[in-house]
Parts: sequence; C-alpha cells; structure tokens
Amino acid sequence: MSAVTRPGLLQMVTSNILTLIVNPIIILLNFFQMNPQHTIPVIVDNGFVLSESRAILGYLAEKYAKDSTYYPSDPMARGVVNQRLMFDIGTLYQRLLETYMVR
Ligand SMILES: N[C@@H](CCC(=O)N[C@@H](CS)C(=O)NCC(=O)O)C(=O)O
Repeated sequence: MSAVTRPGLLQMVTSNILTLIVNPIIILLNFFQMNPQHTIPVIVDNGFVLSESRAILGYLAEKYAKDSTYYPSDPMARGVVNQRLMFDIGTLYQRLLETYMVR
C-alpha cells in the first residue's frame, strides 16, 4: 500500500491544507474587525486596540515609559518630538505628492 493511499493520510493532509487556508482567513477577518482601517501597525494592549504608528508610539511612551527622554513631559521638548513625529505625514508626503504625483 502506497503512502498516498494509506488510510488516514489523505484525511490528515486534507485537514492540514484546510487549516492552512482557513486559519489565515480567520486571522484576517479578526484583524479587519479589530482595525477598520486595515493598516499596520496595530497594537492590542490588554484588550485596548490602537492603530496609527504615531498614536501607538505616544500611547506606549505615556503608559510604559512615563518619564523617558524618548517622549519627554516638558512641553517644549515634547513639542519638538511631536514636530519630528508629524513632519513626514504633515509636510513631507504632501510635498512629495505635489512634486511627483499630482499633475
Ligand atoms: N498613517 C498610518 C499608515 C499605516 C500604513 O499605511 N501602513 C501600511 C503598511 S506600512 C498598510 O497597512 N497598508 C495597507 C493599506 O493601506 O491598506 C500609520 O502611520 O500607522
């Protein structure tokens, strides 16, 4: 009896293939439900779901590195960090679009 016709092998292979197809679909559906924007990164922190990289960075720093120099509490120092965080999305991408994409 060949390996392919051995009883149980076909079911095992079929089951594994189905798992390989179905599991990613379930993961994807859960992800879409969790993050309606369908973008990465996304974090789940004790059930709290947050997308948008800059929001995630601010949240993580506020929650887990309160007095860190990465995200200082001093308003002027934090202002500079926020300016750097938002420069690309606020200015750089817009200029790139204007220069190279929009005609
Ligand atoms: N502004 C978002 C942008 C996120 C974003 O566009 N991520 C890309 C991958 S780097 C993505 O998920 N693209 C899929 C899509 O836009 O559907 C952030 O900073 O998190």
